[in-house]
Amino acid sequence: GPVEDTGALRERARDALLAARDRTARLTDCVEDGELTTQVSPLMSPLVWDLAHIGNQEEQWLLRAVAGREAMRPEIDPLYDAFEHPRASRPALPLLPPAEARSYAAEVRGRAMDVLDSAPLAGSPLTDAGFAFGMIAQHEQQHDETMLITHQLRTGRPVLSAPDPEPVSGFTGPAEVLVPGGPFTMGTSTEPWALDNERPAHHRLVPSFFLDTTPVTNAAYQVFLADGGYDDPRWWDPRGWEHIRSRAIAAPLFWRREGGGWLRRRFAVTEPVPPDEPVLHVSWFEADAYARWAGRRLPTETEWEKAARLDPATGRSRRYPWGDDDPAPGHANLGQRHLRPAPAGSYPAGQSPLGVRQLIGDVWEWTSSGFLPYPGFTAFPYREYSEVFFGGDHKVLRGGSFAVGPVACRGTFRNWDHPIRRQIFSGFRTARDVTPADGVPMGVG
Ligand code: AVJ
Ligand code: FE
Repeated sequence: GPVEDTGALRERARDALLAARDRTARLTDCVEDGELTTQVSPLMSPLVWDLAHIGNQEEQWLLRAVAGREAMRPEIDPLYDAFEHPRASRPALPLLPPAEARSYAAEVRGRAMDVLDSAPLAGSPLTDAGFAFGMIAQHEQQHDETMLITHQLRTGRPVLSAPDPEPVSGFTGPAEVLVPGGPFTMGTSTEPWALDNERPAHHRLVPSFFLDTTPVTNAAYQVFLADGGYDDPRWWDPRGWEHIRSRAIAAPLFWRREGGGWLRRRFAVTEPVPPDEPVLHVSWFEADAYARWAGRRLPTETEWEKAARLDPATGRSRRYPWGDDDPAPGHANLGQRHLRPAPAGSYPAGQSPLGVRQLIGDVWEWTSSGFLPYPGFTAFPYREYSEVFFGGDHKVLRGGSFAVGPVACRGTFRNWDHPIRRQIFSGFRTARDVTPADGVPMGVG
């Protein structure tokens, strides 16, 4: 009945908030206070900024917007407004020192848990199905991923560890899968914690296309490197070519040549580049160039979502490639359970009905699409989450990485970044159009 449903919803929200805070603690308790306040790259905030910003967003939405409370420390709001202060400028701000940032976030959390016990879970878009609580759990997980990127950029003593994913003994499935043409429902109007840019559900007609069964591996990417891919403007978008030449970019970020091979730094440890792992830390320009060199292209965002969600047996769009169940460890590499992507071909239980693997987890996948609103988009609950980024120079990434919390990952989830960015956990897979030589239907089915 409704009472039980409400209890289950509160428990779900509580678990999501607790899981995010556990992860935040793991990312911030492992370094000295001095490191929390330093900036490792102008691309990133000092970790202590993320920590207090997490608390400040939670205060604004759960304590003030949902529960109508007064601001606890109104004077700090502007410090943690991401739009008022770009990342590069944040170390110079009078930020809360580590102990104060921790106690502020903990104090907010204590009060938010009280609010959760009795907050209405219906009656307004912010409270329906506990949306605000789900949004804040996702927000914290997104900043946990951001903090993990900061960890990846730092050097010095290794401070993070996690078991490696299971090895895969030579994935032997087909290299690509035909996704038959036809209509498909993109986005969602029913997923309770979907963010504004995932809404509303709408129909799209998608012609047949082929999609890689797995993300592109380091081994495949190294063939592109060895073939002089970074020295040949034919493969590059002109802006990408200008960028890599002016910055002397000649391999994925964190890679370094040694002898005949490649090493890479991964969370302060240097190791040989693992051949069967999905390539990581490439920009959209690099992904686009590789695809062109391979005689292929990046999938559009619509193609990606169709491959990830369409159940060909029913024509219905589902929440995940494997169905509607929440992600379990056998489905996908999510949540910083491992500190690397799993080998290509992993997670057979998470594959789509057509056999496409690792669409969820492992590496964010660049698509060819710019970040735009769906027809009928309404900014909610604040314009600065999505709307201010539409139509600019942002490319869409899909599927989440090993660093994405399960609560912030689903077939409809959209991420975006500038096409030069590669400190993020970004990889890709390629696609191609159907040709007459394929001997399969080419239309929309
Ligand atoms: C959706 C990952 C691009 O980190 O800039 C965090 C998420 N928005 N706080 C970002 C976000 C507000 C956002 N991305
Ligand atoms: Fe934020």
